[in-house]
Amino acid sequence: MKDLRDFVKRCEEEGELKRITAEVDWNLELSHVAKLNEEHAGPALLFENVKDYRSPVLTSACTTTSRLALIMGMDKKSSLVDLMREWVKRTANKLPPKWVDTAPCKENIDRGDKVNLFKFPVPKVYPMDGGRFFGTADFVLTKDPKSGWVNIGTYRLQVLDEKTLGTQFIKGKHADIMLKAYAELKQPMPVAAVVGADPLLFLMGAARLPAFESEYEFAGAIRGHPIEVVKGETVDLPIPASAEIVIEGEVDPVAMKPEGPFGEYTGYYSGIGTTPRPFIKVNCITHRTNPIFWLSTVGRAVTDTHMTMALTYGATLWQGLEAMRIPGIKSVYCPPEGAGRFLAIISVKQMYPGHAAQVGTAAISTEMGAYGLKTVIVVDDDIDAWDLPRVLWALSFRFQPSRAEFIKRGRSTPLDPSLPIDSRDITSRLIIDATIPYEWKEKPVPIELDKEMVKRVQARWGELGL
Ligand SMILES: Cc1cc2nc3c(=O)[nH]c(=O)nc-3n(C[C@H](O)[C@H](O)[C@H](O)COP(=O)(O)O)c2cc1C
Ligand SMILES: [Mn+2]
Repeated sequence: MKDLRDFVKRCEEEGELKRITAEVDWNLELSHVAKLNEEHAGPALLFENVKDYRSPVLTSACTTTSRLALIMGMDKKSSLVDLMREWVKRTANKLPPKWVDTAPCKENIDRGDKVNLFKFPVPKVYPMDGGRFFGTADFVLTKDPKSGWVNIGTYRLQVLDEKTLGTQFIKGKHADIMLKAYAELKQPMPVAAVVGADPLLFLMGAARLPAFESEYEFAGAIRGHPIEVVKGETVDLPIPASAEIVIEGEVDPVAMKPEGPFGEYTGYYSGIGTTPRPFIKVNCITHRTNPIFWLSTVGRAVTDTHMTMALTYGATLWQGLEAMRIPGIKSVYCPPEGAGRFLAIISVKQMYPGHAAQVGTAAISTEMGAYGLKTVIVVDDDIDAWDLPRVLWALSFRFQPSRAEFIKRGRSTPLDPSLPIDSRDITSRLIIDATIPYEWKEKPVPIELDKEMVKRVQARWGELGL
C-alpha cells in the first residue's frame, strides 16, 4: 500500500467503504454523518459531493480493527492485540526512507497569492469548535536544527485564515521540543503538514516513539520497504511522495495567535474559549489533482481517533517495554474507551518476586506511559490483557488495595478533563497489581472442573434435554 488511494481501493474491495454521492455540508453535517455512522461501526465513508467543493473527503478510515488491519497489511480478522504484537515484531528492523525526484504530490503547486487553505473541503466538526480543523488526520514534519533528526507528529491544525494554521504542539511533544531549539537560534521552524500519503504514516505520527527516533524508519519497517520521499518546494524536509496535500510553511517560535477550542477525544472541548499558540505561516501548497481530504473524527468515545490511539499508543507502550528487555510480557491492551492512553492493562508471566511491580513502574516510565497514563493494571498470564471480564475478576479476587502504588506527580496532558482546566501539567498515577504475589508459598487453589466428569456430562447433554 503506497497511498491513500490504494487504501480506498482496498477498502472498497473488502466491502469496507461507502461512497456518499448526495450533497453534504462541510459545516457540521459531514462530521455528524461520520460520527453517527461510527457509532454503529459503519464503513469508511468517501464524501464525493461536499457543498461548495469538488474534491472528496474521507472519514472513518481507522474506526474498526478490520480497517486498521488493512492499513497494517494484515488479515482483516486480526484483533487489535494481534496488530500491536505484529507492530512490535516488525519495528525491530528499521528502514530509512528513499529519496525520489518526481512525485504525485507535486501535480499542483500554489505559491504566493495563490496560497489558500479554503481551497480544500475542510469540515467543521462540533458546534463549539473554534473553526475548521485542517489537521485531524494529518501529520507534521519538522527537523531538529542541531541533530538533523526528522520528526513526524500528528497534531491538530486549525484554519485561522487563508494562509495560517493554528497549532497545538503539546509541551514536550517533538515539534514543541524542536520549536524551542529554533527559538534559541532565533530562527523560524520550517514545517510541512501533510494530509494523505500511505495511511500508515498517519498512524506513525500518532505513535509515542522516543525523541531522536525517526517515524519514517519505523513505517519502513512495518511496510518492509522504504517510504518514498521528495524534497519540499520551500522547506528542506522529506515529503512523502504520494501525499494528497502538502502545506509548506514556517512557525515563528515567539509569535502566537488564538487557537481552539476543539471537541477532543476526551468527550469534552479542549478548553473554554481560545488559547494563544504558535501558528504556521503557509508559504506554499502542493497537492495531487482532485486530492482526497481526510478527517479523523473525535468526540465521545469510541471514534476514529480512539481506535487510532488504542493501536498506536498501545503498540508503542508494548514496544517500550520490549526495549527495556523486561521478560514475560504476554500482552498489552490500552482500551479504546480510554483513547488508548489513560488506562493500560498488561498481562505478565511472573518469574521472580516483584516482577509484576517492575512491569507497572516500567510502564509509566516508557515514552508512552510517562505522558498522561493514569492507571496501569497488571494481571497474571492466565488472563489476556484485552479480556475485560477476566480483568474485572482479577480486580475483585486478586487485587489488594494496600498493594497498589500511588504516584503523586507525572507528566500530564492538557486535555485531561479530570484535572482543573488551569492546572493540567501534572497528573497522579495508580499502578494496580492485580496478580497473585509470586513469592507467596501458599497460593489460592483455583477451581478446575474434573476432566472425566466433563466428558461424561457432555456425552449425556442431549439426554439431559439441554
Ligand atoms: C487524531 C489525532 C490528533 C492529535 N492531536 C494532537 C495535538 O493536537 N497535539 C498534540 O500534541 N498531540 C496530538 N495527538 C497525539 C500525538 O499525535 C502523539 O502524542 C504523538 O506521539 C506526537 O508525536 P511526537 O511524539 O513525534 O511528538 C493527536 C493524535 C491523534 C491520533
Ligand atoms: Mn516523534
